[in-house]
Amino acid sequence: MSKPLTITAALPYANGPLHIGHLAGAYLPADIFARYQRLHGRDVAFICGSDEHGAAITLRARKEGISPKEIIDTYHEINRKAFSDFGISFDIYHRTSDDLHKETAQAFFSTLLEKGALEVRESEQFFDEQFQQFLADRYITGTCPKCKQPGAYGDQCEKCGSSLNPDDLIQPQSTLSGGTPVKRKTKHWYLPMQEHQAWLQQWLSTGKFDGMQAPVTAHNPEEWKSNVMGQCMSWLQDGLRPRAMTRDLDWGVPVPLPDAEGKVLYVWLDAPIGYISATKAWAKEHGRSWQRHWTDPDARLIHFIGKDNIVFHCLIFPILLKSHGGFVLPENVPANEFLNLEGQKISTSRNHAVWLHEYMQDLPGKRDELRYVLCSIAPETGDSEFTWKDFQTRVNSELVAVLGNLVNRVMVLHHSYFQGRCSRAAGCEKPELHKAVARMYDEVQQHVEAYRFRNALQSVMELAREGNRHLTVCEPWKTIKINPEQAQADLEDMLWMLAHLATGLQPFLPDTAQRMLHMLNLPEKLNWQDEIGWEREHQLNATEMLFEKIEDTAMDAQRDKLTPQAPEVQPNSTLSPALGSISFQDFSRCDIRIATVLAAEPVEGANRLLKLTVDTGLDTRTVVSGIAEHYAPAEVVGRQVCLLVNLEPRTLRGVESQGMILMAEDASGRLHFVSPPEAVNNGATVK
Ligand code: B3M
Ligand code: ZN
Repeated sequence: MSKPLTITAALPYANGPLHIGHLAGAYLPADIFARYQRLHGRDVAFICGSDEHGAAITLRARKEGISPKEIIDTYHEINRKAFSDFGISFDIYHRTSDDLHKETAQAFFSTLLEKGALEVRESEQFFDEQFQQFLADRYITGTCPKCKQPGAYGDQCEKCGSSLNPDDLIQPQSTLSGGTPVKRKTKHWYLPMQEHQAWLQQWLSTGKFDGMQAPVTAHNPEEWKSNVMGQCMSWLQDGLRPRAMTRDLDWGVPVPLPDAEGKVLYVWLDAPIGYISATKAWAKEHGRSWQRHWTDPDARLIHFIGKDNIVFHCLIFPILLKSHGGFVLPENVPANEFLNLEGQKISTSRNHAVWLHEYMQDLPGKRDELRYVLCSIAPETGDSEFTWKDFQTRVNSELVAVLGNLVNRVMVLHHSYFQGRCSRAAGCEKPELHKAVARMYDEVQQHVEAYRFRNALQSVMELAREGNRHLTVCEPWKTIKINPEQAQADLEDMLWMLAHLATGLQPFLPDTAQRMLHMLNLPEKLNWQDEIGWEREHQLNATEMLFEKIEDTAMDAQRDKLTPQAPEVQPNSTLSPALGSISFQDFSRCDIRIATVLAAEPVEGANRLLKLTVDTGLDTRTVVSGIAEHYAPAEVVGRQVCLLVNLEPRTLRGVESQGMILMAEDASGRLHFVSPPEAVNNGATVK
């Protein structure tokens, strides 16, 4: 039996739906790789599931006013279904809220303790007095010490990608109350990462390290992508620091110790262990061995992830696996960069995204089209960009005009001249076609094994191009009149080639490949480089259209979804009548400017008021605003607003307010910010 191969794809947080950036970053390449390996008969376990712990979940639940359990149950199901609709062929889609995971993660933690791999330490940490909660990770925000942008989280700045500790933040602020946190003593278990610096350095750069022990075997660092290696080296260069592996939270895997009430495992400790528990669940379900995939010296482990997860998979998880002992280390972590959309970053909060479940509804039956385009533009070596224009062009001029056209011409001609009945057993008499087919297998193999899926897909498409050229040269529509046997032989050579083309397409476009094999009346699945076998008189099935042209209207509709639509205005019978007219001069005395909210906190004893610190471009000042019932402090920070700057100062609840923020009040009495649609310099006048 071949080596056990464990392919993992990052466990998505069950806090929202999936978009094309997720697919292009991790899941599509992982799926292509898994399908390709299965075609070689390799012993694959393709592992994924929902990451259901951490602040991503609890903060989302808080925002929606429902329990974390409701959040994870909803999104686990949505994402599981979306992956399956998209043809991502996980062997299991598990969840970290499962008991098996809790046991596995707790046992892992206990072993780390027994082996002395963690250090317990008491320290002062940020605490929100109003909410009586310690603030780690996403519970605390502030200005990033590296790039100086506001809104960085306690664990990471999303603007510049730096990894942070809450203590690094400038002007830290609680996400819960918006207030300034205090410091309180608490106890946590730390991973002394600095002690692992030397072997990690050696392992990453040479593939092995001093004292390396079975089941760990060497990997080849030259096979690692340079974007991944680069990030790892820059971390090591900065010097590793101890990192807390526990949190004071009530959502997560409880720390399995008597004196650790109210403490859970850090989500980045529990989530990667989720790969192991998912493998256990899969093994149990299928009567397989999970150990074979994790503790056998032959076991190969490959993590597919996006670039924001590199440190966790290349440094932290390997430290954990090695400290625990008995596990293999990853052979490779082929992380992708980010996919942008129509000239901008994909943004969940601004709804600038193509959501997978919506795509499936809007463009039904077109999953291979999306797989094709996302694979063709995958951000393998740098960030890349998806546009609907490019999607349309690739579908129409590549899938329709090259692949679909070739299959259609060969099938239709054979049916119309020979009723789809083959005159001889499968085979091909033309050396140049044999060569083209062999080249395709060869190139795809080289590219896929080096994680270059874009190139691999192009090599398959090159065979289709070659087929079209060949057909134009043979011209069976002419030879049929003078030498029908020749025309038949030519077309049947092409049928043989189509079978190989379908074989090569299977990892990339599984539906299309299957439909081609069905038209050829072959088994649903062919293994890599299988002989194509059919006998004389083999009967082809009816021709089906593989792809249809995508019209502009469909693309316009997709683009429209991205541009923020003006919300439907409710008919409002309670509108107040227009006021009497004023002169332009009267109006021009109102000095209204664009300003950015830098900080926000509640005003003590006033539940409708927020105290805001704003940058007006002219100065930084305090404004008290009656919006606390409509906006949480964290929702306000970073926003641009219209501010009447020359309103005479007023004191509200002991705080002097220097100006007034303009708000729109809807029929239900809800207040909405009046903000410029894109960033404008602070101090810009509104007139
Ligand atoms: N849930 C982060 C993410 O979705 C995290 C991955 C866990 S993989 C073990 O980006
Ligand atoms: Zn930053």
